[in-house]
Amino acid sequence: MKENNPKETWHKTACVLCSSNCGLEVRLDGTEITRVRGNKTHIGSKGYTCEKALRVNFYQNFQGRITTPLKRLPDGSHIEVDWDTAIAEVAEGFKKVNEKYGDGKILYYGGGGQGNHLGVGYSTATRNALSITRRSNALAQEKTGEAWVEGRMFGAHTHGNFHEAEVAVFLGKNPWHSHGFDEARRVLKEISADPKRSMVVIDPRRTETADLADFWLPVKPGSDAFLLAAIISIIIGENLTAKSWLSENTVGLDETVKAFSGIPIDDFASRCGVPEEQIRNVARRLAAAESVAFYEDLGIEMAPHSTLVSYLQRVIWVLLGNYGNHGGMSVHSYAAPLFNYKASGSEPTDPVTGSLVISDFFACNEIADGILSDHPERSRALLIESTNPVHSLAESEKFRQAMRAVDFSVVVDVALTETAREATYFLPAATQYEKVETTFFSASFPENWICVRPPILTPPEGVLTEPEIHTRIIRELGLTTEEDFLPLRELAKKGLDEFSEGFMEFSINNPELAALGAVTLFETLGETLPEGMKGAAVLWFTAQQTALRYPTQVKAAGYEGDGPSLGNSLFEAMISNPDGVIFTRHQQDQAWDLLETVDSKIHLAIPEMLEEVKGLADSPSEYTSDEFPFVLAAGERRSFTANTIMRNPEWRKRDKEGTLRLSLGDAEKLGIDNGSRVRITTQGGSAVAVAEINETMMQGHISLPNGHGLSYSPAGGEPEIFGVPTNELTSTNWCDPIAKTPWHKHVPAQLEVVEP
Ligand SMILES: Nc1nc2c(c(=O)[nH]1)N[C@H]1C(S)=C(S)[C@@H](COP(=O)(O)OP(=O)(O)OC[C@H]3O[C@@H](n4cnc5c(=O)[nH]c(N)nc54)[C@H](O)[C@@H]3O)O[C@H]1N2
Ligand SMILES: Nc1nc2c(c(=O)[nH]1)N[C@H]1C(S)=C(S)[C@@H](COP(=O)(O)OP(=O)(O)OC[C@H]3O[C@@H](n4cnc5c(=O)[nH]c(N)nc54)[C@H](O)[C@@H]3O)O[C@H]1N2
Ligand code: SF4
Ligand SMILES: [Mo]
Repeated sequence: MKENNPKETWHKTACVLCSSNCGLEVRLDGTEITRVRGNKTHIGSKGYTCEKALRVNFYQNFQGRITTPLKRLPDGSHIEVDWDTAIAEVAEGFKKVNEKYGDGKILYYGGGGQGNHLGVGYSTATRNALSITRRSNALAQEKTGEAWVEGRMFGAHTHGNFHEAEVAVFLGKNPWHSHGFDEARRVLKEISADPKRSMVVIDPRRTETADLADFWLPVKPGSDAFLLAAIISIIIGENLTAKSWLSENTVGLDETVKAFSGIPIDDFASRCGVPEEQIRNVARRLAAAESVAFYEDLGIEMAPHSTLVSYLQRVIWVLLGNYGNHGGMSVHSYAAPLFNYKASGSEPTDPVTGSLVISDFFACNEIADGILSDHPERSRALLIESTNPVHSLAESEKFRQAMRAVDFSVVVDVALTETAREATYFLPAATQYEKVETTFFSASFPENWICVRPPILTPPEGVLTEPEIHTRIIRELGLTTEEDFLPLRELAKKGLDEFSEGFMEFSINNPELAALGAVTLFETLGETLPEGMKGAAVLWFTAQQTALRYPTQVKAAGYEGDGPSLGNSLFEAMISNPDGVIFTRHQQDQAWDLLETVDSKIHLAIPEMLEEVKGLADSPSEYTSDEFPFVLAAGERRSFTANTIMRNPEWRKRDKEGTLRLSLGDAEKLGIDNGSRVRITTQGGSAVAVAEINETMMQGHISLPNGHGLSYSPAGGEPEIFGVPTNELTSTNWCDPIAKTPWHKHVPAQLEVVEP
């Protein structure tokens, strides 16, 4: 019968290729994902997908998948090792590092990618068990400058309501391709078509988003600080600020206003390449709007003055009274925080490099330098999970050297990546379609959602999920015994209410086991969850914390009970709705309760930033030279890029080579044609790419896509490299002075024709 044919069953899951995690329905034939469509009943995406989702089978099924742990021998070759031996040697390897150098010299990197955040919860147990205090991940090469600013101004993360804003501003952000909020392309088209709403795009390239914009400000690469400072100065000079709102809701207004008083607007306009009149028009449009939502992204976070620009854009919308208003900016609720803002303002420093540890993250750009130094406090071992830093961090070769310089390293990944190849141990993980998964990316306000996806496939023999891997490491370390868990297991069988009562008592009586919380939950509550859902056990704690943090808003979202029973009803809903659930429903004016500053006001003045504003007039706005006359944006998001999640280059329907885009004017000057092979040389290295003359590029600006240059062997055998790995061209020392985030969008470069 038709409905019994497994090939015709639609399974609910999500796309794992970007942070939007659109809901999908897929059909399977064996382990092949044969058909994909948007899930119309998904809470966030409502049926929306982009072209990439249709290709997720390339993530699930790729050549050369390894299904047994690998150990690297001193000569660089690998041998297969059974799981029992691997887990025993991994536990022993880390223990030895602690014994030899003292606790705290192991660094944990990664934890989750675009579609998977459950593993990081379980890694907490391993980190606690091995006294691992150092950690970092990819957020610390893009968002820590922003986090430094937001910690000081709001004590929390803000997000815009692009679905309803009167004016949407995209600053170094191309949501047409990179998304970042639900149903991005639909929303962009809607704003564009509505005469009452406007879109502002600040980008040197006339992007697909810029084409839909009412105002496109073609800023010269790297000069956004001049443009935004000019906008602020105009807002102040033309008396456009929200005066009474500001005096009621902010502190630090006077010194902020003063710092912008002497800005030479005409000079700044010419330095950023945007006519003053156009800047004034945008300032006035923003001021006239009922609501403005801003989105900054890599175009400014990976470019000169990065942290300052993150600050300046926030000064603009705060001066206009744009916090907490319907359609504007707001702090949002979270099920689990991606940043720990409590540390902001009193950040510790990296004992080796002296740099700030923002939001608990060591600056990724400096991990390799630290390891390769002779500092006695340097990290001696690495635990790397669900990330590919040899490929994704600046100066790939340096990170490769660092991996060889540590005493011990472990990589947990689904594929034998550039990073995994360098590790002492590679532990193969189940894919995101073979285990329960979720992410904590959703940042919407006043309603926020989470989607927990059950597995749609069974993992092949020989791979384990992250919860299993961490549980086995903990067992191996001898920190738990079967008997420890028996009472809680019994309670879990009785029901969630009995379990939650017992868990509180258990945690008080067994503090050392409470520190391994996720594993304890996996071993007890996990056993009673529906098939395939054991890994969701850690979310019970997430749900309890969420209910504790926002009891009123969790109830307003439809959950019943008080205290732990409210958390239990949220947990049950989370794990039984593959369409996702709303977990908090705020009232608009409760945006103010979400501020985490001491006085619940917005702190407008950041002294270090105001100092930098004062010095802006004397600081350079160009970084090119005769030797390196071009600005290379090393890592553009395009139609077929998805970080390094897809290893088979055949997943790309277009742009398989990952062309180097340049303007017609530059191409003519250098005698470059479409399809010419050109050599790109930077301070960091050199690479050859295929040229594409692209009318959206500004003269002097060239771009390469991100995520290309992976090694892959289409037919098994020796792997080949497809496209340019951009981080063979970048440098770790070319970065923001505060957050140390790399300036990948602004790499001075030289071009020459290899083959016209
Ligand atoms: N298709 C696709 N989507 C993705 C990803 C992917 O790999 N592929 N990755 C995801 C991830 S991890 C992230 S962090 C986001 C990133 O998303 P985005 O930041 O939107 O992506 P980018 O294309 O790297 O950079 C955005 C824009 O910055 C512009 N830009 C370059 N230099 C400057 C400058 O000096 N000033 C200004 N104002 N703009 C400049 C570029 O022209 C580009 O249009 O995308 C996510 N979504
Ligand atoms: N030059 C340059 N460099 C960049 C950028 C740029 O624009 N230019 N962009 C940067 C940005 S914004 C980011 S976010 C980073 C991203 O770079 P990374 O942090 O390295 O993340 P991904 O490329 O997404 O790699 C995800 C890894 O997770 C693995 N994986 C997938 N599913 C699972 C799973 O279920 N379990 C486990 N254990 N592993 C899994 C994949 O095989 C892959 O190796 O790249 C950065 N690097
Ligand atoms: S790549 Fe992003 S926007 Fe596109 S379908 Fe996947 S999650 Fe949605
Ligand atoms: Mo990112």
